[in-house]
Amino acid sequence: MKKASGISRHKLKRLPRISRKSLALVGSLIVLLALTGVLAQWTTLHRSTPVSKTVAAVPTTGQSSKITGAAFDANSPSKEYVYAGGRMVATEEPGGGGSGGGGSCSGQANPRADFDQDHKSEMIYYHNGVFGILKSSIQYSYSSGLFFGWGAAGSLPLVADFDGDGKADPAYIAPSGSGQIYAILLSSTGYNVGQGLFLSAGFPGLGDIPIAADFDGDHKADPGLWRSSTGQWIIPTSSSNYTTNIFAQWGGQAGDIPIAADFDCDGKADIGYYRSGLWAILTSSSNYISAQFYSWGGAGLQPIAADFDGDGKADLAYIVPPAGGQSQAYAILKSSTGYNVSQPLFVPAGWPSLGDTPVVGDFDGDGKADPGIWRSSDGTWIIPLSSGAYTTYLFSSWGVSGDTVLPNRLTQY
Ligand SMILES: [Ca+2]
Ligand SMILES: [Ca+2]
Ligand SMILES: [Ca+2]
Ligand SMILES: [Ca+2]
Repeated sequence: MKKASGISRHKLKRLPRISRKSLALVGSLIVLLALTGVLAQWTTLHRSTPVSKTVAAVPTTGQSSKITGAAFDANSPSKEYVYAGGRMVATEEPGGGGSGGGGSCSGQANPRADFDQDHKSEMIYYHNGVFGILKSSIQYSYSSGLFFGWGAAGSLPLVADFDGDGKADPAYIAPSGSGQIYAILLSSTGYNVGQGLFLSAGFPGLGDIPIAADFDGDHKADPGLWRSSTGQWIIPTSSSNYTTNIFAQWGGQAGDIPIAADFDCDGKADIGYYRSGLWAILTSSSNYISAQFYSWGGAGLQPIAADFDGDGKADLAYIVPPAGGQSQAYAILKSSTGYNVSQPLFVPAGWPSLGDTPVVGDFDGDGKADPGIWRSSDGTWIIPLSSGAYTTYLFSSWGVSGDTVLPNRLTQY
């Protein structure tokens, strides 16, 4: 383990926010309606403005396969699509599906950013090859930060439990001569930099997004990649010693945002993308053949899939930008209420300002994700805690502008 302290910090340019046009939503809705041919099936819901319709088959714009190249299954589950005016605001399971709670899912064993094995997330920044970690087990005290030197300028950092011992492992991806390489510093080797795990993740190109999650259900994170330009997923599985890959093509339109979380409650991460409010999820229980669709949010928003209600199933969230003097807020659609749009959870998260980074982990150890934000301009962490009904907060200052903070929306699973 390499330790460092007194890291000098530099002001770097903040990453640009992705912007999308609301026209894209309208366009995709028109496509959805055309594809599903359900215009005649409008019914009125009990709510005043929204109306819903049930479709027999979900719309799709992509194909998936698991090596064999099987086509998309048109018999995938039907949904109710809920509209407010001309805008689809949600989908619902036929029959209501309000019984999601009760812990029937196995759930995630540990938050992925847990280095000290107390089942609480740490606060982490990454800056030019240094991971700086404040530990939950000592109340995020500055007196005993944990530092790892791993990676370099330009590396894309993440943390996940790749060896399945319940302790987080720092990792990064970087380009190599033949493709992208995952470089993983394993807790099971005492974070020995001489015993790093280097895995080729297949794509000979730049710009891929690392998506580490447990796709094969062996409680080890699998080092996946998603190529935004084509929508290709490639995931070497830990259970095959990284010799077998899960392949899929899912998403890939400009502006799509990848998602990996367990929606179908089988203990394996599902593959998804977010497109201007549409959540398209290929389920692991169908071998990534069938899809579930939800609508929550809209264009230009940051989607966050995490288990905020602690039932083991991923919930849908996005950050509502601040407006009218109000703080920004998390808008959360919970699995435990059947993703019912009439029962959303809104959690104010910080002061009214744009450009904050969502940080989502289990900081209080109650098994529910906490919807936090990190403000790059002053390095402030603001974490409303689920165990305090979101009225008690964790505050800290850690990291500076230009850093990557973890756990963020890509590394929480
Ligand atoms: Ca911890
Ligand atoms: Ca580990
Ligand atoms: Ca799953
Ligand atoms: Ca949930």
